[in-house]
Amino acid sequence: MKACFIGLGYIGLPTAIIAAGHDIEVIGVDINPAIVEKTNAARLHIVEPGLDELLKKTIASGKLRAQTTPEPADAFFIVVPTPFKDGHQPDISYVEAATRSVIPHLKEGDLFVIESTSPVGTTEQMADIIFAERPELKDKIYIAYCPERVLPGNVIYELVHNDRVIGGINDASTRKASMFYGKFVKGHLHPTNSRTAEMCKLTENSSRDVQIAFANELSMICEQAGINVWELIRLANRHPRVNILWPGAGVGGHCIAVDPYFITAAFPETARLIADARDINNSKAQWCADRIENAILRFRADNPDKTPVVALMGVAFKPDIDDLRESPARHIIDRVIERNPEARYMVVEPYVDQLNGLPLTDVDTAWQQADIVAFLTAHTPFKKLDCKDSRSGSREVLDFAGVFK
Ligand code: SAJ
Repeated sequence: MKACFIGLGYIGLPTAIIAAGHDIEVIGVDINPAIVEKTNAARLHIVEPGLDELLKKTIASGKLRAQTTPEPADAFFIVVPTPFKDGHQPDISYVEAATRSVIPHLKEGDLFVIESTSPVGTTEQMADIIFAERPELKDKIYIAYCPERVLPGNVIYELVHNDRVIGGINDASTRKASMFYGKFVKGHLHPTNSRTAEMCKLTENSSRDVQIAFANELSMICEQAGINVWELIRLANRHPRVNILWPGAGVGGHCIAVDPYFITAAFPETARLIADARDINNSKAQWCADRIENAILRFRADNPDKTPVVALMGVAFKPDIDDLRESPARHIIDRVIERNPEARYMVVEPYVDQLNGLPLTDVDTAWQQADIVAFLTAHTPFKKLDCKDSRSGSREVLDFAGVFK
């Protein structure tokens, strides 16, 4: 069995590596020659615990090689990004380009699977493109959608153990794709059709977005009501059928803050709750920035001769990772610094060595010296700080991330 993975990013590369470890000859394709070169040299171009060792072993085994163009195989997997364009409209141009790149290599009996998060109907659309170019392959190849669901930071475990939803454009395609995933997935394989599988991925991330929006809305209500939102949620969650998520500085990353727009763009009249949740989560970052700016104003009113020192704690989009993509914290930091140049800032991010354009301060220095400390991400090193130390009366703490919850 030979498989060709188009896209060697955060999902394509780990999946290619795992597949190659299960007696499949794998060709990894990426249009970026630097990624191809690094992969062939067994050097990982992404950060993911444990994957480094696995890549070295796989390259040494000869089961995986990378190149910039596809070649004939038994199965093709499209694992490329689907960002959004202006007006939050999904951009499937990478999926289409990747599909077109494999069309000349397809032959009777081949399997073609899309893993990229995609708007409903994309798999059928790609099937139409394939059959328009290669009409002789109609009903002779298998086409399916199978979304990835892994959590960055736990990718190796989840790729093998998570359940997968597999939706073919017909039953034979669903069965053929399930046989492939069955080679390395230990979780259950759930058969369905391609449209349901596409919607399932969007639903999973939208569900989480809506739940986080509920928590973020509660946090803003609680501030007005003089209630500690962390205690409130902890208590409400003692109900056997209530399970509220946690508020934060907003929702970041390339998945949950993006995928719901694939539903709202297609169903603008009907997807009201999903659209509101997006707005609430986006507005939470502004709300946090406003709170920091108000704290600066208060400090200056109380200490007219002093320059406020403001610590901004955590830049990554979620705890204990180094990923700064679409981070609400970064947005808050940029806005506060730009609008309040008179204050002195200490930006703290223990998981990165350097940040474009911003000097970094270590955790303890910021905690010891700042007049205002805003927690934007609940990194573990922050939780070790003593919130009742000798300076507790002389600093204002804004705990948006629940570090001391
Ligand atoms: N967040 C909160 N409160 C919470 C939980 C998360 O504010 O209680 C925030 C985080 O700080 C972060 C954002 O939400 O800014 C997203 O983080 P996340 O851990 O919820 O999710 P991602 O983006 O790392 O990964 C998600 C996962 N999807 C679901 O949990 C439904 C993952 O399984 C998917 O594979 C991934 O999206 C993806 O690739 O789609």
